[in-house]
Amino acid sequence: MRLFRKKKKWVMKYIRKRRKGGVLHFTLIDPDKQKPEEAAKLALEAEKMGTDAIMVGGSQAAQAMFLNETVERIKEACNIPVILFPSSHSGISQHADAVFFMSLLNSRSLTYLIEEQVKGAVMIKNYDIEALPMGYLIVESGKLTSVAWAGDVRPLPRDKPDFAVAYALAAKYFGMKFVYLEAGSGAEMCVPNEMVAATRKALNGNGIYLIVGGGIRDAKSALEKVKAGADIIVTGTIAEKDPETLGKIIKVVKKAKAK
Ligand code: 1GP
Repeated sequence: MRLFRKKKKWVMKYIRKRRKGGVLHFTLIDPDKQKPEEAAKLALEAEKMGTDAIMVGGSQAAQAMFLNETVERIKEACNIPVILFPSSHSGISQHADAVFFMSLLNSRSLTYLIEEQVKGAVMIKNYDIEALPMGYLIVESGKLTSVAWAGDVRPLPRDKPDFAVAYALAAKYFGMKFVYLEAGSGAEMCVPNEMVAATRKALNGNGIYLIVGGGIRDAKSALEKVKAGADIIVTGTIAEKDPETLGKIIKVVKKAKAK
């Protein structure tokens, strides 16, 4: 039984519609970092501040029961979509509205390129969750991040935006609808503006959404990514640590005009 699902397959339409009105902000919640009730409180607070969706996931595979309960509590508390951001097939919950069906394109491991996706695909079909196809790219960001280590990644060099462009084009030709430039949660440095701009330019006009996240800790950095051409800004750590700054980040993102 699917709980709390208002209607089927509505998330892509919701994103398209909202994006027409401006740049979007998604709040990432790691189900390993707090109890489900606390996760729901964070999500509700972010929704009240204007975030457009809640992503649930983390680099360490959450135990299925804890993940399910977290998603259920958030669904009870919020009206915005809950989108899974899984690091493996065990990051899939039947209670979510959608899942980023993502391949870690610059991983050296078959596990994160295709094997986990093969396992997850059957679950997604059986649970009838909306799949949002995404090319996931890790960018070098100072010290080694959890996602780079766990995903066996060869991070994109910060001074080589052309590499990001090439991967983003590959994602496009695979038919993916999202490209995520990721510095990693808690990254020392966020994705360089030049890389965001070059990737945006390469994807322009193709209905592919450019997501940027990792290490965004203030409104100024968020605005820089928006100006460089991000469609969706993701913040995670700041939601747990500093709700006031989260509010400022959401405000600055939501004020940006649609391109
Ligand atoms: C991680 O990009 C997200 O996948 C969020 O990163 O926790 O640094 O905001 P932060």
